[in-house]
Amino acid sequence: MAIQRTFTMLKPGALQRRIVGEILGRIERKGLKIIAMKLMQIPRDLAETHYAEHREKPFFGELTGYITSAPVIAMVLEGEEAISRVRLLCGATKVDQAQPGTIRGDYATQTQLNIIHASDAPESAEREIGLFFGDEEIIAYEDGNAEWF
Ligand code: 3AN
Repeated sequence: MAIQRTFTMLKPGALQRRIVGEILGRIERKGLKIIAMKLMQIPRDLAETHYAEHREKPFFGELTGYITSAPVIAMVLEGEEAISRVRLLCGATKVDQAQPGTIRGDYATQTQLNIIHASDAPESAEREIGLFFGDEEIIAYEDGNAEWF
């Protein structure tokens, strides 16, 4: 098992519905370490770069419109197998396939508004962390209580 970093973003609906704390609670309970975090309004060009792989999809305009419509919370999480563990916490992309007990399974009501983004592979994690955070914004601190996990 390897310690990984992953990029995670709580989409506008998480703030508007006041469920940020509940989502962060799930992330923390799973032992993920928050090493960077900010509230930000995403500029359109950043949204389009972030979701570049979906540029040709019919939902691209609405997707980038949604994540630029109100602030998001962007973060970098660190932990063992962080990329797959956070994806597991998030649940499936499609609202009808997201299992109860997952963040999307419990909170998402529409696929397009599915509450949370998390990197799906080491390459995308590195790319997305670099898009959203400068090196000086990422704080690699020791957590003395790590043995609790
Ligand atoms: P994930 O976010 O689970 O990695 P992707 O990368 O396939 O999923 O999709 C990125 C985002 O695009 C999703 N979080 C969702 O908001 C939106 N999306 C994906 N598939 C659809 C779809 N079929 N209809 C509408 N929106 C979609």
